[in-house]
Amino acid sequence: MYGMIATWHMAVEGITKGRKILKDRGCAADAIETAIKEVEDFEFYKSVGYGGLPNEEMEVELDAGYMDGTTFDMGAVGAIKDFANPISIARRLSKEKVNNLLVGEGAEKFAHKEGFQRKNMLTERAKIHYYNRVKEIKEQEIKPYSGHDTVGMVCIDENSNMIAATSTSGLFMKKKGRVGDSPICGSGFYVDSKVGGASATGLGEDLMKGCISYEIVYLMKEGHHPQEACEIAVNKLDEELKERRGMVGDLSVIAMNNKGEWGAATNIEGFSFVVTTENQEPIVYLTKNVNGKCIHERASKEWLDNYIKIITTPLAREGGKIKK
Ligand code: SD4
Repeated sequence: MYGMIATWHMAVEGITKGRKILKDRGCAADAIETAIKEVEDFEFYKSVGYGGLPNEEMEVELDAGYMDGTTFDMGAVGAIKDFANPISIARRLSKEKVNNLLVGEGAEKFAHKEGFQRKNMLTERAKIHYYNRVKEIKEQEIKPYSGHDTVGMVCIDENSNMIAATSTSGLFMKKKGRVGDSPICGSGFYVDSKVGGASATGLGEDLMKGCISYEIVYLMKEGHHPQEACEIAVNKLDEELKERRGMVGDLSVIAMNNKGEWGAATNIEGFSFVVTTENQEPIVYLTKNVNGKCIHERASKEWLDNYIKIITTPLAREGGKIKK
């Protein structure tokens, strides 16, 4: 038995590649790294890897996390610049006994020494988004942007080893050095091969307040199905934050247990995710929260076509000429 689940529709090509590795009896670690690299490398996904949107200083600072649910090895990078695949650096760091989470210059130094590929991650398209946002910034607060957010995945292979991992450029126009939940073990991701794994996307500052990925794995350990565990964790954190703070950011999660059963939940409109199992080719679902229950609906061909059209539409710089 094998399976994979991922946040957001953008993971579908990666999940398709990862599934092939699992089908050929490859390991969950290779499947998940390959799947996430695919998302990192695609320039039109503006919240992960190459093409990711920059911080307020127009620099692309990336976060990634990786955890092995069998050994509990964990590695992560925060605010790393100019490396092609943060996920691979996070996986490499998971092999260390200490120094597992490196940020900024220290992460870059490590990646350079280990021979990881350097790349200028700021695309022309991302620059146009930046300049346009600078113009509108006075009216807009920084927040996750719908449909193009952190990629988070959970994977189980035929040997029942489970891995969870994430990669993101974080929030558009964030402060230099800001790190969200994605590289934080227990918040952006968590996995225990004896139970299952989870990953989150949304407003990192709020997801961290509930250590939400750990919470979901804990709920699964207590006997909850992944769907129930996701709903309980999202609804509870949503309510707590509204009660204590009068507001709550975007909270969306996915989970899979060690039987390959899966779940997803959200407190926003328009959260999509991708899932595949041994008996099921990758499917994209859209989910919505109706009175605490999350209803998943398979994305239609029109929706999928429209999504690609939107993310690849040429952008105009306000007052400038059209670029790619
Ligand atoms: C962060 N959780 O950096 C990430 C961003 C994200 O939907 O997932 N946006 O806070």
